[in-house]
Amino acid sequence: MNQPTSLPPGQRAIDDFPRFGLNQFADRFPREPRRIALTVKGDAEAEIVVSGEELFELPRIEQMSDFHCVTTWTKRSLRWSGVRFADFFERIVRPRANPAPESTFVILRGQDGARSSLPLEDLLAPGVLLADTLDGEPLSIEHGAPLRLVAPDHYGYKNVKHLSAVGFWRDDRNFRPSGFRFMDHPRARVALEERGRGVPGTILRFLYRPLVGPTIRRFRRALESRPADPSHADGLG
Ligand SMILES: Nc1nc2c(c(=O)[nH]1)N[C@H]1C(S)=C(S)[C@@H](COP(=O)(O)O)O[C@H]1N2
Ligand SMILES: [Mo]
Repeated sequence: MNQPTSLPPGQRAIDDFPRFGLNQFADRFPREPRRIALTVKGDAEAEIVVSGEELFELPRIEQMSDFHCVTTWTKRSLRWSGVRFADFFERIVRPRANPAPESTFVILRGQDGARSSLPLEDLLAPGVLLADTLDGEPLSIEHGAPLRLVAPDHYGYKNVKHLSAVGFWRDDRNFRPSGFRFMDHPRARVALEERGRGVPGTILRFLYRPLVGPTIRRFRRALESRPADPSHADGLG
């Protein structure tokens, strides 16, 4: 990285990259942390399931980006690799599932039940990846195994971990946000401080900041007391 540039409005850099999210997801873990199976559905011609093998026939991209949680912490310079969402859309989704042209409301879902949405246009930006590695290692359980969305211009809550389904819909009727409605901005662009809906980002900064420490501890404790999964007995987990 070059000289540190200034952070987006309201953000503060932290040294660690914590496991993080809404409290209700702290104790939920992916059932299949190693096998990628991405369901593609929506207002489309077909529903398909995309395997890791198929996904990684697409060009592999490596990218360094900062990660901004809506609660104001930023982890700088993470090195992700994966495939561009745009390539996935053009070369797998369009030919195989063929969503209707108006299906631009995209719902992303994780194996733990976490949900977010983004406009298709935002997902087609070149920096948006379906990532399977972080800093040269396969994604850990903490950070989204086996596959996560990386959308660096959007707050962390749009960067769904343990990605299991992507839906392309004409409208938002199938979408229920993971948290309260005010916490869910339809785009959540970091540069514009779009932290939430109906409440200014500058206010939410102060509401969210006190939650950072307790949430990090809650998520760490949950990971430490995660029940042993027999499928991990081979030591690969
Ligand atoms: N599946 C899933 N994705 C998720 C979350 C989650 O709890 N479950 N938390 C979100 C939030 S609020 C943030 S800040 C980032 C945290 O990513 P990390 O745990 O890799 O730091 O993941 C986002 N994606
Ligand atoms: Mo977050």
